[in-house]
Amino acid sequence: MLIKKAADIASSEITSKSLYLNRRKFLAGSAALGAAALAGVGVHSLASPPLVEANAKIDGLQKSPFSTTENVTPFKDVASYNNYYEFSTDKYEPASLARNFKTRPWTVKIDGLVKKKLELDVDSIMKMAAPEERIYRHRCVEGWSIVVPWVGFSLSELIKRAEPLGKAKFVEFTTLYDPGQMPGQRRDVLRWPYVEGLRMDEAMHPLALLCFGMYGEVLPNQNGAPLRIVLPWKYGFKSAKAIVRVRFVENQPVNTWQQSAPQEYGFYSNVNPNVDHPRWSQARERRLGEFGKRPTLMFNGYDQVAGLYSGMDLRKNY
Ligand SMILES: Nc1nc2c(c(=O)[nH]1)N[C@H]1C(S)=C(S)[C@@H](COP(=O)(O)O)O[C@H]1N2
Ligand SMILES: [Mo]
Repeated sequence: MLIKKAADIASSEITSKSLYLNRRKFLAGSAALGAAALAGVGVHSLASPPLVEANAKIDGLQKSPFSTTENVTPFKDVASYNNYYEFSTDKYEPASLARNFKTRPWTVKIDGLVKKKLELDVDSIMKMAAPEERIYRHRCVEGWSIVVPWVGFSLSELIKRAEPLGKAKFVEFTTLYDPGQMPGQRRDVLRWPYVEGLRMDEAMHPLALLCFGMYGEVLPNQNGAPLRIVLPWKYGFKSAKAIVRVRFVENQPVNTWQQSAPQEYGFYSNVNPNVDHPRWSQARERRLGEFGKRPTLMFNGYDQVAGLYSGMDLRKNY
């Protein structure tokens, strides 16, 4: 039943994002005006503080050949419309609920089938390689998409340091478990902590990004600070946020959404317009801020990953 609940929230979100955003702005504006008129004070003093605050700049960004030239989605949309169930199943709430989330000190444990088990401070991870700006398309399984200039470098840079053993066939990522800070974890909407996984060759693919920033700045908390992964050819839920553990394993991990609703969410979850979600089509998508829908591309347009799946039936391995 809990599964159904989470999924229903998802399907109700497919339409009219931009309309909703505009309506919210309008309502906020008229409420403030009304209250201001009553109280006889300026509108500005009544407005709530901005949910999206400026973050520290990240210097020395290299451009990436993987970047798309499509229009970038405005920062305010990407930072205020989030799937982050540890905070809330509502998409507008993580921005405010995550505002005081503590991202320092932050340690990432790297263990399992590796030659070198590591416990690394996030600030030292960020210095492992030159930061790049990668403008990626992002496709949520719920039917919306965005274009984001992420900051980070290839996940392979981190993986190499741990020297995985030959037996390591998969990588598992675990999000922080801290119900004191993450109110969504006080509810059973998913099994906590959030876990995601990749096959080793997927994780080593140069497109797989270890991400700590966006729009030239440190990642906002609601977008997965201090460290997340971004996998542009897969549905959004594979890109786990607030990672505290990277574990190398022999067998395919059970990722959280697969555990929650296996007939709806598979392990691979490559963007695939030819395989419908059991309750809705995946053939089209709505870019946040746009009105019409556009066709969804196989692998979200990242054809360079196709070789990873040659010989696999992607209907079975959805
Ligand atoms: N830990 C964690 N990671 C998560 C999620 C989540 O609920 N918890 N949601 C996923 C989903 S469904 C999407 S679409 C993306 C959204 O990332 P964004 O908020 O940066 O757009 O985060 C993914 N990573
Ligand atoms: Mo998503």
